[in-house]
Amino acid sequence: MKATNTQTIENPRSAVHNPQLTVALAGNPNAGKTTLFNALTGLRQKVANFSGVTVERKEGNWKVGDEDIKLIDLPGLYSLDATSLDEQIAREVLMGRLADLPKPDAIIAVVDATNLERNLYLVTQLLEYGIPVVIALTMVDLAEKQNLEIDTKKLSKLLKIPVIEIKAKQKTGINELAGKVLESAKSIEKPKTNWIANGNGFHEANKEDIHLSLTDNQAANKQIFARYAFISEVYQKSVKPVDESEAKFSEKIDRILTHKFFGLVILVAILLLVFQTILVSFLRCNLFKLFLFIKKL
Ligand SMILES: Nc1nc2c(ncn2[C@@H]2O[C@H](COP(=O)(O)OP(=O)(O)OP(=O)(O)O)[C@@H](O)[C@H]2O)c(=O)[nH]1
Ligand SMILES: [Mg+2]
Repeated sequence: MKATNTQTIENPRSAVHNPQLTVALAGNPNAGKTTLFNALTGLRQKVANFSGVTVERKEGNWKVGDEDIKLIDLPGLYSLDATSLDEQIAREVLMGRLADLPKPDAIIAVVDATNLERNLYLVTQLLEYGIPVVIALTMVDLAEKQNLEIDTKKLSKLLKIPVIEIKAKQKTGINELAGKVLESAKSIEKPKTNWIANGNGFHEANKEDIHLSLTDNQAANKQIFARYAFISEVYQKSVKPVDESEAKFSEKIDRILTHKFFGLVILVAILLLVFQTILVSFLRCNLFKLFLFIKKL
C-alpha cells in the first residue's frame, strides 16, 4: 500500500515559527501508547485521519508546567522501513514532512518491558532521526510477574537516552517522564549522540560511517544485522536472566491448573469445598435456632 495522497512538504520546525513543542509517541503495536497518551492528555485530545489516508491521527495537549505540548499518538510500528502505510506516515511525521504538523521536538519511545528485545529494534531506528528520544518503559507490572528484572539505569547508559518506568494505570513515572521529555525537547544541542547502523555495527556515527552506509551494496542486510547484534548485547547487559527453577515451578502449576482433566477435578474440588463450608455454617446457624425454638415449646 502507498500513501499516495499524503502531502509531503518539507516543514522543519525551524522554518515555521511555532512556539508550541511537539512530541510524538512511537512504539510497537500494543506497547501501551494510547494508554499512556490518555494518561498524559486526559480529555484534551482530538481524533482525525492523516491527510488523504485512512490512518488514524490522534493528537492531544499535554500540560507540563507552563508548557502546552502537542502530543501525537503514532500508529503501532514494528520498524520504520516504510513497507506499510502506517510506517510511511510515521516516517513523514518524524521527518517533519507533513504540511500541518511540525517536526517533533522529541520522541517518546513506548517500549513494552515484556518484549524488550523486539521493541528495541524500532528504538534503534528512532535514534537515527536526529530527534531526542526518551524511553517510556510500559508493562513493568507484567514484567515483574514474569520475574524479568530490567536494569533501567544500565539500559539508559547503553542507549545514551533516559529510560523511565511507567505504570500508566497507577500514574507512576509520569512526572519523571514529563521532566525528561521537556528537558530533551528544549535542548539546543540535540541529540548528543548520532547513531548509525552499517557494516561496522550499530554505533555512534562519524563522517566515514555515513559515507560507508551510503556506498555499501548490502547496506540493508548489514544494517539489520548491526541492529540485532547491538540489541542482543544491550539485552544481555541490562536484563537479569529469569530464575529457571522458579519459572519452571510456576509453569508446572499453570500446566496442572489448565489441564483438561486435573484442572476440572481441582475446580470441582474447590466448588465442593466452598459449597460444604456454606452448607455447614448454614446448618450450624439454623440448627441452633431450631434448638432454641424447641426449647421454648
Ligand atoms: N498490565 C498492563 N497493561 C497495560 C499497560 N499499558 C497498557 N496496557 C494494556 O495493554 C493493552 C494495549 O494498550 P494500548 O494503549 O491500546 O496499546 P497501543 O500501543 O496504543 O496499541 P496500538 O495502538 O494497537 O498499537 C490494553 O489492553 C491496555 O490496557 C501496563 O503498563 N500494564
Ligand atoms: Mg493505540
